[in-house]
Amino acid sequence: MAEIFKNLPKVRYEGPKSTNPFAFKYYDPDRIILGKPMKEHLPFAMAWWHNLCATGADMFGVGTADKSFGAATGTMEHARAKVDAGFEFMDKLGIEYFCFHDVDIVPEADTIEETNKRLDEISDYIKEKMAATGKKLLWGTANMFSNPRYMNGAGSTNSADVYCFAAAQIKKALDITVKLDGKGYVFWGGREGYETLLNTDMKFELENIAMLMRMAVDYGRSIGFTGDFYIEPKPKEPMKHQYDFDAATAIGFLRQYGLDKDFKLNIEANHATLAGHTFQHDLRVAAINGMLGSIDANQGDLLLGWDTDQFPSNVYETTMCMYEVIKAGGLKNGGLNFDAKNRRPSYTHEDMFIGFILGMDSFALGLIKAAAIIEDGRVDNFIRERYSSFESGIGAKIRAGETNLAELAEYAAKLGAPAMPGSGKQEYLESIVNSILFN
Ligand code: XUL
Ligand code: CO
Repeated sequence: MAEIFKNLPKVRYEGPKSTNPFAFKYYDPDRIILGKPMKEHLPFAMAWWHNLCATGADMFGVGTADKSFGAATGTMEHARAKVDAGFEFMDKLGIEYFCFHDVDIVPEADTIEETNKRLDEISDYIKEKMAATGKKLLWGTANMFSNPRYMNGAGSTNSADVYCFAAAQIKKALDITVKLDGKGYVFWGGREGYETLLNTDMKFELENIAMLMRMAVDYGRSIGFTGDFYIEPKPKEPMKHQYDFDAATAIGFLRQYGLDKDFKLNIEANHATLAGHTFQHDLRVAAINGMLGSIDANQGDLLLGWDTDQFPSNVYETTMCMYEVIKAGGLKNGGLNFDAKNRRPSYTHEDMFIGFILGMDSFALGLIKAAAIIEDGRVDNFIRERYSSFESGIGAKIRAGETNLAELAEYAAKLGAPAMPGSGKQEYLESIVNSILFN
């Protein structure tokens, strides 16, 4: 098979002093961090849509990047060329996983039957390549937001017929996910939301979304899918108000409709910041609820109000992300999927490589620094000490649920006034993090 990324080498670790743009400065896959190799802490995935499909087209202009890979776009020949390009790319970067929407891997046809035939053909080809290379499917999903039929949502649509189309797409996407031994299946509810309550029955829509997810779980389990289902929260864009606003909202929804045993969350950095949270906040909310499933690794621009899907470069952010991941015991079925794209003027094949090198190095450095913060112990010790008044006496009784308001009120009355609660020492803790990051 002809090489597609001709002048681009296999990317290797050369260390922080390297000036080679096509080398890793920090990602050293076999380096042991906290007892396991970096590559196990960091199961990186390539997002088919950004890397192999997106050309940089935006609302104001056409694409700048050529992603034809030697074939006429919109054809099955192109679909196969993208598979070739994707597997060569993953091999050269040392990426083990990939993710896709159904219509990322084939051009959608006029009928479900024809689209499904195309999906069968291309998934056969992907399966062959997986067997030959050992690459794995992190998660699959159905695109239920681009086609005009989904203008009012998929699960939340007002049209029962459109709802059935969504069901057909999910069914087929699950078939392929299982065929390719995918570890997860994602629901990102891009159009599951509303623009105005003047035309919307919110309760009705939420119930229908939950019903569709329930049917997906039942079908998935019936065909042998043992992985995790994920909701990927996002507060807005394209809709004004999206139901899966953030981690806390999605968890409440999953529990309300009894889906919490089968679902976890896929937390995306740029979605958390759009919801007015830090990335770390949404990771923590997911983790403390036992629902940290997978991560869409990217970063936004806080000066912009939309999802810029940039490659992660902010090491503070990747450090705090990996701190959460380590504390949560790692990602089990999940991974770090680069839901990230090059900036429109970075349109070359070289830029595709450099984007991933930046992202992988930023996460590798984040992992090294998060492990150092944990091994240093001062932050964790400070937090433990901060709550130490609950370790004995009345505090311990509160934690054990062995007291009541009357007893606490009596205790308080005897005290007169409590002592000041102790300094939060934010600046001290931030200086510790800086000294670990920049030593
Ligand atoms: C959109 C987004 C999606 C999901 C998959 O903001 O993040 O690409 O990750 O549908
Ligand atoms: Co995403």
